[in-house]
Amino acid sequence: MTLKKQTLGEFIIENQTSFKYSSGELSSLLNSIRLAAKVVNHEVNKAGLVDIIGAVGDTNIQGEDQQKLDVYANDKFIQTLTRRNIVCGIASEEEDSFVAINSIDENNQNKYVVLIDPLDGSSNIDVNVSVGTIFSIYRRVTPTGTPVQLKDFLQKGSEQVAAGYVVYGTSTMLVYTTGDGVNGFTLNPAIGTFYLSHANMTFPENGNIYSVNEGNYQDFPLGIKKYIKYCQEEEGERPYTSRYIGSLVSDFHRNMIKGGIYLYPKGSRNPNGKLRLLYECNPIAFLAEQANGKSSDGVTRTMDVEPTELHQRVPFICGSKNMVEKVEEFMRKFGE
Ligand code: P6P
Repeated sequence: MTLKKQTLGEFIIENQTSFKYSSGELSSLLNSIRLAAKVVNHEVNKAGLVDIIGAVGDTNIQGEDQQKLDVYANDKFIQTLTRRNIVCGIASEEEDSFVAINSIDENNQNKYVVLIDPLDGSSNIDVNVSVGTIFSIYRRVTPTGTPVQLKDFLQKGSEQVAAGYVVYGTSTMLVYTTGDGVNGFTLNPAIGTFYLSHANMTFPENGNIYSVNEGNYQDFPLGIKKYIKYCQEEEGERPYTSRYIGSLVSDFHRNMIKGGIYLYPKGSRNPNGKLRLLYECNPIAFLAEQANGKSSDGVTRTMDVEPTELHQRVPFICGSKNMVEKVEEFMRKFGE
């Protein structure tokens, strides 16, 4: 007899008491992310069939063409979080500034802010490669009942109370942490329920997969160039494999399961790297550390970086602990 797998809803309730602020609000917040993930999943899965693929003709603050699914996912996550009246503010890759929720309602006792990349890797949509949603959750630092402020969003990654991603791949998974390990849930699309499929996900300390866009090689700091050559020219058999999907969530998810490292270093074209600190790097770094992995810019721990602006970018090295430490060793030895 196969044991009935626990649903995401059951897991959230069962583990709510282990969350130090357990007042049910975070559980409700996670449930609203679960709902939005199912709605977005439905559209992502049929994108090829209806006129939802392709750019809408606008560009976001990053100057990137907004794909229709980007906009759809952004709207759905914001709608769901707003309708449930759980958070006091939302920041998104697709929004120039943060979105204040019920900021004039002095009865608004909502304590959380959410930062999201609603559809990361969206350039892959038209070629049917997996994409993902990334979310990061903080408690507000300004008084409840007052309008949310930018400082509620510009918190160090170490202050996150929860973080996770949805990967819309060969199957759709929701992976998250509230600071007590990382757990993965797989969607059964037939009944629209997420089931615990990857309990207590942990990075292998070593790995043999490195994920980097080697087209930028000439742009990289010498320490990164030396590390890539180390991966390629290690004495004896070639122990490393290069795997780069162009979708952070997918590369990270594979590396967390199999062991590996993801690198998006700085370069002349990306002097601060490409990935955004608040809604890409910090949530992924939180998951990495909770899964016994590591994350830095090659020198400074990602979750120690003091944010200065909503869409700031940082160099990002994340994955199996020993692999990240090897990159940091090369950065110390050969320069940043
Ligand atoms: P490049 C997608 O736009 C993204 O933010 C990550 O998901 C992905 O790993 C990276 O950028 C790809 O960037 O410059 O290699 O195409």
